[in-house]
Amino acid sequence: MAERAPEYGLFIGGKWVSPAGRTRFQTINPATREPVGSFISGTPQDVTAAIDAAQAAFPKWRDTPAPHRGDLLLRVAEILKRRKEELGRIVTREMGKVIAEGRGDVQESIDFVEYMAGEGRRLAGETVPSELRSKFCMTIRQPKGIVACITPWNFPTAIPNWKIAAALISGNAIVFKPASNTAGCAAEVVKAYEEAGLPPGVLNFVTGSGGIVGTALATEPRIRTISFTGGVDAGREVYVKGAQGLKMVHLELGGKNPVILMEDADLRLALDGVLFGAFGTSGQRCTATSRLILHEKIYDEFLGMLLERLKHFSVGNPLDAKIEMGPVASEDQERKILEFIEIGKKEATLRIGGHKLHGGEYDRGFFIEPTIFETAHGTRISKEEIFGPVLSVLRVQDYEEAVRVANDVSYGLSSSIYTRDVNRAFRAMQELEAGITYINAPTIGAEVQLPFGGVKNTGNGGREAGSVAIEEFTELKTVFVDFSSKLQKAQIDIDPSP
Ligand code: UN1
Repeated sequence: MAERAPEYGLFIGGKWVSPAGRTRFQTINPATREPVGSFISGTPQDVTAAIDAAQAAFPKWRDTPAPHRGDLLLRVAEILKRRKEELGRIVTREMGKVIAEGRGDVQESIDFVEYMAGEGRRLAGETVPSELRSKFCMTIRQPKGIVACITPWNFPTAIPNWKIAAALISGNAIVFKPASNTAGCAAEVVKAYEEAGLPPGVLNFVTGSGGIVGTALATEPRIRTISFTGGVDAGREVYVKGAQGLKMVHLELGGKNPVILMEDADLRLALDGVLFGAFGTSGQRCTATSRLILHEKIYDEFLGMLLERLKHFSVGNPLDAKIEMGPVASEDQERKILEFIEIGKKEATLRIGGHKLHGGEYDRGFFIEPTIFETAHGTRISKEEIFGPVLSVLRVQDYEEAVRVANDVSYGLSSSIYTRDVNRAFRAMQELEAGITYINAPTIGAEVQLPFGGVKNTGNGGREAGSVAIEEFTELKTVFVDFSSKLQKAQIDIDPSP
């Protein structure tokens, strides 16, 4: 039965505004092409209105004690818990990940919002000794002001919540622009903050294109920080535009994440891990396993196991709990992935998959077979981010070569090694060039209480999640308190040594 496709407005100054006659766009279910929601194509004027509202709301929110800001986040978490099943289904309907992962997306939101609520009682600065007597030195954290959160479609509730909850606990006001093809999930996230009683104007929501809404945010002087997760090209554009205004631009971009399987690995364990890492979320995670680096001694055996298992891998309607992989998220995604598969067919050996799925329900949506290529290191499919269910398998002779191959890409988000050799595991923790390393687990599934981010072209040095999430959204103020009642001169008045 077709579910209804609601019309959403923009959320500005605590009100859903939906003036008549505005251009609208629709989101669709990538499994069926049924409409999911209808949204306003935002304009620069909408962005200005959202920033005006944020500016008006900011001082009061900044001055609200952080533990009380935390109370609000706890209410948001309760609402998300109550609505978990409903929201999980919206995630699956609008983005296409299987329903267990749709629920997981919402659970990751809940986990993070709860975690950040506790941060309201920390927001820690530091105290350090002074070189002078009767003088106190410390840092305190203050909000940046008005921040922009620009989010992708692959974690359509979790990533918005990572950014919004961290920005709010830090005392900022927000303008939030979601990816257009999952605007419905984003709108439902906003509704949870509205229902929790967030004061009007503290969180504003403007849908629309990156070219128009994203550019307006990146060039508006009142936005001091932009938190962006998405592709490298769009990230670079936001970074360059933001740089003109000397904004802080926090980027979480792509990955080309390897799993290394050494000759002593537990192959059964690794099989489940590689399947989940490569084909979970149809490979559309920044953390997805897109390269499998196999030691030559177990190469044939493990590849055989993988191919055998994939013969029985179920692809289909992601709302069906038995299905292992859903569609890819959009027609555009489908086209890009199929283009990469064609490149792969020319430069590597296709071992399984490699096609769009046809027939029956497949014809209505964007379904691609789980695909495996055997390839030499250095091909495009082994080095470029595909963001789809495509795994490149590479053969190496030893640990050293495995790490060399793993590191020889422009990205560095997640990485993994399966081995029972503790020395080698510890070496890999140090030697893999990535923000995240897993031992005996696949490259996906980071937990919210730890920092998330990467090196090289995956970002520009920042981290989300964990307690460090607040660094992106706070300024450090350094405070000196001199209680000596006389002028003391640092670097000049030097106390005699004891
Ligand atoms: C992403 O793909 O951008 O670690 C985020 C994971 C998830 C988050 C992925 N917890 O796979």
